[in-house]
Parts: sequence; C-alpha cells; structure tokens
Amino acid sequence: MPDILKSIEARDPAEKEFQQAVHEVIESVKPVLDRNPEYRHSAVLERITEPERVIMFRVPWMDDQGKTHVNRGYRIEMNSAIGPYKGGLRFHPSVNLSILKFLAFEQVFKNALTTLSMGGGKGGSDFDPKGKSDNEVMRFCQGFMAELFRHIGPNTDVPAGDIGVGAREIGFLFGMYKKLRNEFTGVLTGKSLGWGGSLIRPEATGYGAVYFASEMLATRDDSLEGKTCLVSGSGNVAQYTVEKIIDLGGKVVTLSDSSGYIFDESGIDRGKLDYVKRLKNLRRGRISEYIDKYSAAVYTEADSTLENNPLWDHAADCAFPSATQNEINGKDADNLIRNGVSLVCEGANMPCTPGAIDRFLDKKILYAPGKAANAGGVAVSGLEMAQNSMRLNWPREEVDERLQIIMRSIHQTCLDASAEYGDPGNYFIGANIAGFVKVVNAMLDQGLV
Ligand code: NDP
Ligand code: 2IT
Repeated sequence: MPDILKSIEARDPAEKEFQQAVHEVIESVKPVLDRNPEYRHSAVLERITEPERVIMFRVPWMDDQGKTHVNRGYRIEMNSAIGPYKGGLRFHPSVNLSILKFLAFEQVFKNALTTLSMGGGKGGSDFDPKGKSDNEVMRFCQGFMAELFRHIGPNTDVPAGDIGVGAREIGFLFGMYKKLRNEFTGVLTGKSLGWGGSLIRPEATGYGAVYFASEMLATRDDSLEGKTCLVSGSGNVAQYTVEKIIDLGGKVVTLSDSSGYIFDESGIDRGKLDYVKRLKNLRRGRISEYIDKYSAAVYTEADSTLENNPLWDHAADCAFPSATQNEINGKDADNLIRNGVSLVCEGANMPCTPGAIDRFLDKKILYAPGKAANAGGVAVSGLEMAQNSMRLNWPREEVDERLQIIMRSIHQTCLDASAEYGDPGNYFIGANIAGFVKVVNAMLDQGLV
C-alpha cells in the first residue's frame, strides 16, 4: 500500500469511507505520478487529501413540543484550486466526518471535470428530516445557517442540496443567510425558480447521468431504446433518471428507499413516475405505498442481514444506482453480471464498493463512476451561479443544451485520459486522472498555499 494511504489510515483510522475514496483515486493516478516526478516532489497527494478547512459546529433547535435537540453541523472546504468551494449539504442520521470528507474529496475531481470553475466542498448534519414537521425543519435549517453563514459566500463557498436537502431546505437556508448578511446573492444553488433558481437544476443530476449512459452506449453503436433498467433510490436523482430513461425509450422496473424496493415488471411509465414524485416530494411517503396504487408491482422490505441486495438481482440491461454509498457490493455485482447487465452508471456518489468496481472492469462492463456520471447536478449549479451573477435566467432549452454539451465533454475527457494512460474505455481511471491533473496543475501554479 502506498505510504500516503498508510499515513491517512494512521491519522484518522475511523474514516473508512474517506480512505475508500482516496484509495480509488490514488490507485488510478499512479501512472500520472510516474510520468510527472514534480508531483511527488511537491507532495501533491499529501496536500490534496487534506481539507483546506474543516468547520464543525453545534446546531441547537427546538421541536414542536418545545423540547431542545442538539445536532452536529459540518462544512468541509476541501480544495479551492480552481474556484470557490462548491458542493451539497447532506442531512441524514448517518452523516459523520468520514462520509463528508469522502464526498468533499470526490467533489473536487467531479467539479474539475465539469469544465466550470468550481472547487470542492461538502457539508451537512446528522439531523434526520424524516418525520419532522415543516416548522421543525425550518428551525433546524435556521439554526444550521446561524453558524454556517459566516463561512460561506457567493465567491467563497456555495452549498447546494444532497440527500435530505431539497428545495424546501434550500429555501429555509437561503432565507436565513439573506437575513443575517442583509444581501441577496447566489450563495446557495438549487433555489426555487421564482427567486434565483435555474431551470433544469432539479432534473440535472438524473438527466446528466442518462446522457452520460447514452454516450457510453453510443461507443458500442447502441442506445437506451428498449433497454430494461434497474434504478435504486426514489429521491431527486432517481426520479429524473427514470424520467430521462423513459424519454429515450428505456424501461425502468425498480425504485427503492431505505425501507425496501419495488419491482414493477411492466415498467414505471410517466403516470407512475408522477405518482412517485407526489408521494416522495409532497407527501414525503414511503416507496412501499406504490403497491397500494399499482398492485401488480411487488414490494420487498430491506434486509440488512442479507449478503446481497435483491434489487440488483433482476434480469436487466442497465443499472443506475441512485441512492447512497456502497449500495452495490461484490455479490451484487456478480448478480448484475449474471443477469445480463452491461452498463452501470453511478447517479449516487460511490455507490459501488471496490470489489464491485473490479468485477465490472474485469468483465468490460460500461461502468461510469459517479464523479463523471453524476456531475450534471453540480454543473447546472455552476450554470445557476453564472445566471445569478448576470441577474439573468436562461430558458429551459438553453440550460438543457449546455448540460448535454458538458456531459458529452466529460465523457470524451474520460475516454481521452483512459487512452492516454493505456487503458482505453476505462472511465474509472479516465475520470480520476483527468480530474486529478486539472486540480493538481492549478495547485502547482498557485504555489505552496
Ligand atoms: P434524496 O434525499 O432526494 O434521495 C435519497 C434516496 O436514497 C431516497 O430514496 C432515500 O431513501 C435513499 N437512501 C438514502 N440513504 C439511504 C440508505 N442509507 N440506504 C438506502 N437508501 C437510502 O437524495 P438525492 O437523490 O439528491 O441523492 C441520492 C444520491 O445522489 C446521493 O448519493 C447523493 O450524494 C448523490 N448526488 C446527488 C446530487 C444532487 O444534485 N441531488 C448530485 C450528485 C450526486 P429514504 O427516503 O428512505 O431516506
Ligand atoms: O454530489 C453532488 O454533486 C451534489 N450533491 C450537488 C452539488 C451542487 O453543488 O450542486
């Protein structure tokens, strides 16, 4: 194991997800380091794996019964070599420093791939919005921003949504920032349309992942038309992944949440997808309710004692993991391959374990790592920042066109880097190398800061 990984493990032994993310990048960029001795000499690995700044803070808030709770808030300002820190906020009980450092680390390379000027950051809290009233969520968001506001700004650090943070939370966070700073600036992205949001931002991550998948299929003279797809999750990314797959003639047969998954053999059509959007975004219900409405579908409860996740054990052509990290392990990957899946496109961040990735690469599956495939979300966040700076709103078609151009460019960049380093078509090393080289060169240009 390279020394840098050993020292990261020794320094923060509990940060397993962060170690996993770093390991993936470092393994991929070895040939780049061999070709560029100045990188090693300048200790770029040591520098790029250490956040520029970590902010941790107390968030006290009061529930509807008048009881006080305390959660922990975080913002990891990972790397600002190519632009202001940029990345989402996650509200989920599993949130800890390891998870946010892995997400911030991934974000640095993802943002570099988008062609836009954005550094990398991530933040969030172990607060669980599930089951909370709108007022409780508002009070929490206000408490969170009461500290975060002093660390962020439109040219410093621009947060956005992630798991558990959608339009409602962005609204409450923005309102508090505006009040505390007495300024109306594009300090958060994912805003609602009426007050500075961008058209296509809600759709961007899911649409972008499907555009990326189409590009990969096109390299084999193929398309999504007629393809059966497995999608996990049922939140923002999953919903718009399904929408774009339907647009392009594919059929989606699964969706999930943390309680279980549904299998709908006849396919989730537009009407069923509208039902899921209302269920999840307005009623904040569970995916199990899908079978009350569509009784031919089958619901299976999540069972964490199983070695494999049965969602990934259905006959299909493509898989779009769009829920959370490490949701496809080696056993799941074996099942996917056995069932005929030839494309895996990561809508979520790091949804595949290293064992799963090895199997996909070994079998020459079209495998797109999240930092390339799900970059459409942050890319349109970058476009939202540009529109805010100009105080303009671009039409839907224009933003969608720019998103498609960016996804095509990321795809080509990954292919070029993989070919340059002797493994053409390996998007995993292509994405890691291209993102890494861009950030590291900027760091070297700017001296030891
Ligand atoms: P949402 O909160 O909208 O949806 C998350 C979905 O994943 C829900 O269905 C949720 O189920 C499920 N989920 C969350 N945690 C777990 C878990 N531990 N086990 C099983 N299921 C889980 O989030 P997003 O759709 O925005 O995010 C999904 C993924 O996409 C994340 O990995 C995120 O980092 C990534 N991503 C998001 C982007 C964005 O623009 N939003 C951009 C790029 C990547 P439940 O309702 O039960 O919690
Ligand atoms: O993981 C991600 O790229 C996001 N959650 C979106 C970040 C952003 O700033 O839009």
